[in-house]
Amino acid sequence: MERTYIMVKPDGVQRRLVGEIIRRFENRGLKLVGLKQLVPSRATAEAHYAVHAERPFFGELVDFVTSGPVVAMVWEGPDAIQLCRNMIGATKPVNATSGTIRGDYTCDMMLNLIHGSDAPETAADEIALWFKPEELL
Ligand code: 3AN
Repeated sequence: MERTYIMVKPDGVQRRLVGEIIRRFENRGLKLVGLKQLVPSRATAEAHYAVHAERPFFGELVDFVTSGPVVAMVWEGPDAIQLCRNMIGATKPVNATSGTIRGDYTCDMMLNLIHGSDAPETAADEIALWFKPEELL
């Protein structure tokens, strides 16, 4: 069993896609173990995207993810990290195939609806950043 950090970004909340996104993960058979809505602080967003700190789009990315409510979640299941990445679709819009969340609902590199952890180490770090242990059921 694996746990992964999934976040519906402000564009996904504004576009009323939270239910659709949760439905996809539930239908797939994953288990929801943590869920909350919040407006991220700049410090949390910067820590979350620290790996991109030197990239030219970092400031815009932090501005975007702190611009409104996000829905932070932890999902559990076999190979949940890669399974969720497959369901989310590629970062580059042209590579996000139909049937994936991004492939079905966005063609924008920044406004791409959803984040999913990319490896076991980052999943552990992100879950610890966004959730207290007692918030995971
Ligand atoms: P993913 O979210 O697919 O794991 P990452 O971790 O490479 O992608 O990038 C994090 C976020 O940074 C992306 N979701 C996207 O919003 C933004 N991003 C990544 N690369 C670019 C880029 N070249 N231009 C603008 N935004 C980008």
